[in-house]
Amino acid sequence: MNSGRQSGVALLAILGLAVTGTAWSASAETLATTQLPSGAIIQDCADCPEVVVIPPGEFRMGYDGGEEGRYEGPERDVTIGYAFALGRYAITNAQYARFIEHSGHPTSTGCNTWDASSGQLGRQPDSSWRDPGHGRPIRDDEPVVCISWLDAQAYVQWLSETTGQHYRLPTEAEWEYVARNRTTTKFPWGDDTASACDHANVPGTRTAEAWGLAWSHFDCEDRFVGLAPVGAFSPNSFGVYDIIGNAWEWVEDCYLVPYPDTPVDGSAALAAGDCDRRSVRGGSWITAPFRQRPSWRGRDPEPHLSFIFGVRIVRVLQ
Ligand SMILES: [Ca+2]
Ligand SMILES: [Ca+2]
Repeated sequence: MNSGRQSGVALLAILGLAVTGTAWSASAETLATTQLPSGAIIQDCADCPEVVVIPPGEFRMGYDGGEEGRYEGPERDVTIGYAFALGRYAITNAQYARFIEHSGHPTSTGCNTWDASSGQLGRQPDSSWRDPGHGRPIRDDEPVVCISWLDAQAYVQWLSETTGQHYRLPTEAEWEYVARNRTTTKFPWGDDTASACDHANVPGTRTAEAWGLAWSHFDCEDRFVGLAPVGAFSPNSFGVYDIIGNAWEWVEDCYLVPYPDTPVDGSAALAAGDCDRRSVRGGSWITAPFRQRPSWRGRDPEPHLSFIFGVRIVRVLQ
C-alpha cells in the first residue's frame, strides 16, 4: 500500500475532504461528493477503507460463451448513470478486526479451507477469518477471507452507522464495469495469459507446483504463492487494485441465470423471495484462468465461508 500518502489522505478525510494523489485538495471542501472527479479518493475516518470515485458509463456486460452450466449471459448493454465510489482495495484483516471489536458481531466459524493432510477442500469446524488455513498467521494488510455474504452485509451496515455515510456491497454490474477496465478483451490487461502474473495475484507455475493444483494455471512465474497483501500489483485504469485475483469478492445480487431482462441500470438483480445463492466475483490466487475473467460468476449460499472469499465495498455518493 502507498503508506507515504495514506497519512495525508486520512488527515484530509478527517476534515471531510477528499483528495487524489495529485493536484487537488484545496477546493475539495466546497464540493459535494457527487461532484468529485473520477479517481478521487474518499476516506471517511482514519481507519476507514479508502474508496475511489468511479464515473458514470456504459459497457457490455456478460458473455455468451463459457462453461456448461455456468452461463454468463445473455450479453447486454448496461448504463450506469451515476457516479459511485468503490473500495480501492478489498477489505483487510485490520479493517475487519476493527469491525469485530467495535460492533460485537460474532466471528463465523466452519470455513471451507484446504486440508493439507488430505489434499482436499473441506469445512474445518474451527476455521475462521482469524485462521483461514494459510499455513501461517494472517497479515493485517491482506484481504479478510472466510467471511460470509451475511458477514459482509453486517460490515457495511456497521460502517454506515459509524460514519453516517451509506455503504453497501457492489452490484454485479458495478463490479463488472470496473473489472472490465474499459476493455472488451478477455482479461482487463488484454487477451494474453502469459503476462497474467505481472497484473494480478493469480496461480502461476509456483502456485501450481506448491499446491499440486488439479486444475489449470497461468503459464508464468508468480510472485505470490497464496494470498498477497492488498495493493501489491498496479491499479487498473479506475485506480482500483486486485479486482481480478487474490480473493473472490461477494456482491449484492442474487445469482440469477440467465440474467433477467432488467435491471440494466447498474442496480442489483434480486430474487422475488429468498435468494438461494449470492454472486461472488473476480477469482482468487488459486482460481483457474478461465474463471478469472470479469464476466465469470461464482455462486454460493449466503452463510458460506471460504478461504478464498472476501469482500470489496461501495460508498454511495451524495
Ligand atoms: Ca500468485
Ligand atoms: Ca479480487
